[in-house]
Amino acid sequence: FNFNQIIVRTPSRSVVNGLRAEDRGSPTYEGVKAEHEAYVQAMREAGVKVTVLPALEAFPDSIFVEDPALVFTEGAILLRPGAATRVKEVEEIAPTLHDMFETVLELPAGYADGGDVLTTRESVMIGLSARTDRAGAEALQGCLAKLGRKSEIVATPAGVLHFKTDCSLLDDETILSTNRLARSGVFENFRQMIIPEGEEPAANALRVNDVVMVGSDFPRTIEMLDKAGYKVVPLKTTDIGKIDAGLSCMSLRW
Ligand code: CIR
Repeated sequence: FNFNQIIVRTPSRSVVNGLRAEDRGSPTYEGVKAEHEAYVQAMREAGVKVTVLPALEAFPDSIFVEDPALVFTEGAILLRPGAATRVKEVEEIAPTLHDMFETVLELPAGYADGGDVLTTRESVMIGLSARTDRAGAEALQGCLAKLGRKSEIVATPAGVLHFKTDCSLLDDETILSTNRLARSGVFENFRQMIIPEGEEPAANALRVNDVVMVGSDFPRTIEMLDKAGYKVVPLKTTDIGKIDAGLSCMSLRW
C-alpha cells in the first residue's frame, strides 16, 4: 500500500453508458468527473505522482484503468478483460506502460480483470469471477511468477462483479471485507474487519500510504475504520457506484 505513482484516465462523456449488472439509473458525466477530480486530488495529497491519460470516448468504462493491466515496481502485465466491450482498452494503455516500465508481460491465455486481483505482502490473490476465468487466472500466475510474485487462485462470491468489489487491504495484516466474502475463509491468515451490513460497496476502499480512502456514502464503515485508528479520507462514489465501480478501479498503483 506504499505507492509512489499512479496512472488514471479522465472519464469520457460516454461513461454514462458504462456497464452495470443492474440498472439503478445512469451516472451523470459531471458527477463522475467531479468524483474523479476529487480522487486525483486525494491521491496527490497522499503523496503520489499522478499520470493522467486522456479520455477515450469509444470506451465508456476506460476510466477504470485498474482492469486492463496490473502493475508492480518490478514490471507491468497487460491483461485481457472479461467484458467484450473492454478488451481493446488493453491496446490503449499498452504504450504508456511500455514507456513507464522496463518489463511488460502479456497474459498468454484466458481472461483476467485487474479488479479481481488483490496484492498483499505475501502473495497476490486472484479471484475467479464472471470476468476472470481459470485459464486467465492460471496464465496470470505464470506472469506473476516471472515477476517473482507468489500467487493463489480464490473464489469470488456469486453475483459479485470483482473479487476486490468485496475487499481491500488496510495494512499488511488487515483486510476489510464484506461478510459474504469473509465467510468463504479466504482471509483466515489476516486480521479481518467486516463491513457493517448494508454498506457492502464500502469494501472497495483503498489504502494509499498513510490514508484509507473510503466511499463517503458509508458512515458506519468510516466510523469503524476511524475508531480502529486509520486515517480515513472519505470520497464520493455515488455516481461511479451506479456503474459498479469503487475506489480501486480508478487507478493503477505502484
Ligand atoms: C465494469 O463493469 O467493467 C465497470 N462498469 C466497472 C468496473 C469496476 N472496476 C473494478 O472494480 N476494478
